[in-house]
Amino acid sequence: MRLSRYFLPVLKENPSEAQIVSHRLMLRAGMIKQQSAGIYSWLPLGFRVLRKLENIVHEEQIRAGHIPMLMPTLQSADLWRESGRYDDYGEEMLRITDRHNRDMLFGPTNEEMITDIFRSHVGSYKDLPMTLYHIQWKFRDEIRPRFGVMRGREFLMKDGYNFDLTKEDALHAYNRHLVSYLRTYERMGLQAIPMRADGGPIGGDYTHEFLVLAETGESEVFYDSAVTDLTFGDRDIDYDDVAQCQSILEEFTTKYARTDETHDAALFAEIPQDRQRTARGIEVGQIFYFGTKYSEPMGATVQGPDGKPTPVHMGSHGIGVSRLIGAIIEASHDDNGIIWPEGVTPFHVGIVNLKQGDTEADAACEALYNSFTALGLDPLYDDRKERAGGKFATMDLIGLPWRITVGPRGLKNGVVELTCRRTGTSQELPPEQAIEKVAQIYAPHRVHGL
Ligand code: P5A
Repeated sequence: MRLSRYFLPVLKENPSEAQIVSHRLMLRAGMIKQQSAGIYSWLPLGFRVLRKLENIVHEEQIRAGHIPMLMPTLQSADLWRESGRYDDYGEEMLRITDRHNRDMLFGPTNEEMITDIFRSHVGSYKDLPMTLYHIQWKFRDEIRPRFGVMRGREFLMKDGYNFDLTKEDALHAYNRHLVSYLRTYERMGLQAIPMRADGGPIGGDYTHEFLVLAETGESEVFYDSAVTDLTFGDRDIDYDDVAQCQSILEEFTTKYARTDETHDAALFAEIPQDRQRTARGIEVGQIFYFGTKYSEPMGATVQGPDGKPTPVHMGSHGIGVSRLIGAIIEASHDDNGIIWPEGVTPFHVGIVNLKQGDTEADAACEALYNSFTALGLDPLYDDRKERAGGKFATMDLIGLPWRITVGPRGLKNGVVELTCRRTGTSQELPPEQAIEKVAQIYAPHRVHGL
């Protein structure tokens, strides 16, 4: 993308409405625009990051054997009356009446709808196990939407639902989700710690939230500092291997880590004192096992091996895709702006032309641009006739992990400058070597499509 042809409405001033750094930087970097309380337009730069996150989520879900689909945002109230949640859900549900006076709602989650789909089409235990998921906009009429996309009213969620014949199978589905989520968050450059939590309006008493530690987080958390030493890394996972998934769950959930809803002061006190931590965290996902809570009242049964109708065991599993962007920025920024982890950056590399209009500098930038594009990488080329200082400030603000600076002086010596956003260190290299280096850095971060 050439910046002269792009739409990147960066703000020079700090927007006064933003209380936390991620919200401020998303507004300043021209990623989002508020349309009304808790409802945002995703401007091109923000949209690119959102798509990157969606792609990682899809890739990891499909790797775990889960099946993508898409359900609508609007739902019929009747389905929710069947489960009993229409009245229970309260003020957070946006209720709508259509022209025929039918009660509708903007979905805050999809347990009822997926259960309806399942009961309509699946009749035998032989079709199990099955996990279906989608990535779709949700609406929750939060009483206090705040912190930008962090607590929105309209927000993007990945929500998946498993259907299993037995509790044991459903617990394997739970473990599979936990493992795939650990991988997903790490690919996004985040450490998200699974913590024992509360089922809330989704239900079930077996549930973990995934929390990214951050001072601005809305949840109070208590944990053994040893959990922060755990990393998932590049493990070979067989998602059908029950013992392997179980042992990873145990590895990541045995040490004490709980949100305030389930905090147990006596258990916490058993952790060696120098490892006891109280902190704040951003909830970027939650997994639930709730058994037959929906399948029973809604009649989602399969014919079991004994020929008898058996209600299926279910769980649901959510990732806050739009919230994650705020969480990533909270975890990765400095005074000059965002620092995107390589896995989620909106563009792989920025190209800054120090002397736009200079024949050689222009040609060198074009050549770099074409080489990156040919390699399947997305460069953002600042080809505007601006001062170098302004170009650097924009690049720092929008946070591309790597920048190549091209100027007549370097070109005389056959070099360009490659700068790392995170460390600020620069290297002078011939252009081909700079390209090679950037290509190598991104090799492990390619998303391979669905
Ligand atoms: C699991 C999937 C559920 O809704 N039903 C389907 C279950 N879980 S949840 O914990 O309530 O939500 C899943 C994740 O969505 C994000 N989230 C939000 N993001 C932005 N703004 C909000 N108002 C909001 N509410 C929930 C969180 O990341 C949460 O973990």
